[in-house]
Amino acid sequence: MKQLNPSQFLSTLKERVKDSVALILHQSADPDAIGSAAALAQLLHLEANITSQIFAESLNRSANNVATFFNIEITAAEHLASHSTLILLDLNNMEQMGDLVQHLPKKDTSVFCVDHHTPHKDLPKLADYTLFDDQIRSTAELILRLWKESSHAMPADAASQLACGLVYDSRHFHIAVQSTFANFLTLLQNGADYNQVLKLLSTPLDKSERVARLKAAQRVVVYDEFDLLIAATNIRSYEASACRALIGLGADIAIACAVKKDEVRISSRATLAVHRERGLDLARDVMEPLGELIGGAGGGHPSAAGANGVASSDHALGIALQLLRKTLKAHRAQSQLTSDQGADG
Ligand SMILES: [Mn+2]
Repeated sequence: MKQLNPSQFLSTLKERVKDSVALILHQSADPDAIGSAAALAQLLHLEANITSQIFAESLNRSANNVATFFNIEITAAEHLASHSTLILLDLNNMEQMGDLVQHLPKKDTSVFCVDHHTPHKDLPKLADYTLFDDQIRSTAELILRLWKESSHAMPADAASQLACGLVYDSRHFHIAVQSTFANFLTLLQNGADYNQVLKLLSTPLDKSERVARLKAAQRVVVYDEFDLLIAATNIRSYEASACRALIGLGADIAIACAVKKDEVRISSRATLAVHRERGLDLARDVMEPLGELIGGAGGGHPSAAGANGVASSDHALGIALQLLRKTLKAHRAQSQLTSDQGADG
């Protein structure tokens, strides 16, 4: 596997590709994947008269908006096998391709990879050439580097497509770094339409999800303990969305429980402040043990976690609250001990 700079990447592509190339995206492709693919396809056409076909098992809702607006065509999977050059975009392992894997060409291919994720351990076996940077927030910014390297000015639609990727993957600049802003400015200067980008990326909730959120709020029980507002509720579905809604309403910690036939699913969210200041890890402290206790499994992240198993929703919620209280109590005791020791010293 050879790591290339943008200029080497373009020249190697021109050398290797006869007439067409397959751009492969991850499953449930997002605006970064689809926007990068469309802007790269346009560049390859202008720069070297290369035709691109874009492959993705599925698109998420905002990627679907982007594809519809810009008329970006997704090619049927069975055409993948006829390509001898592949470019993996915004992904770096086989698993993320989903069903496309079974359509990959069997004989010798050149595989390029353009990506910004932490490199997968299998990538060296998979790719011959990479254009890679995990310090940037989007694959779109790598495609921008290729455009800068080329002899062509970037058209406004390509700038907007890349802006969709950059804005989406930086979570609307929430996790932006300095280069994110600089690159975004370049896209604006090339004609990217920010209002259009925002419109394409906004995906209003379905009516059923909004009803579920409102019912979750209607049925909520709020506990004011440990200087925290803990909101617990019962719902039939959309338990994760209900938790996000309750956090939005002002809860520090939200737990929502959904019973479906024999299965109970519990979702939970906490604000980042609770995780940082109270040492609470919802996955480790609450959902993993809860999953075991109800004969299922649990896990997730420190501030977003879930579990499923077999129990009534009251029983599951009861255990979740118990585990939560145990953790918060232990943390309080620990910090009192530390501050007492501080006072003694
Ligand atoms: Mn991405």
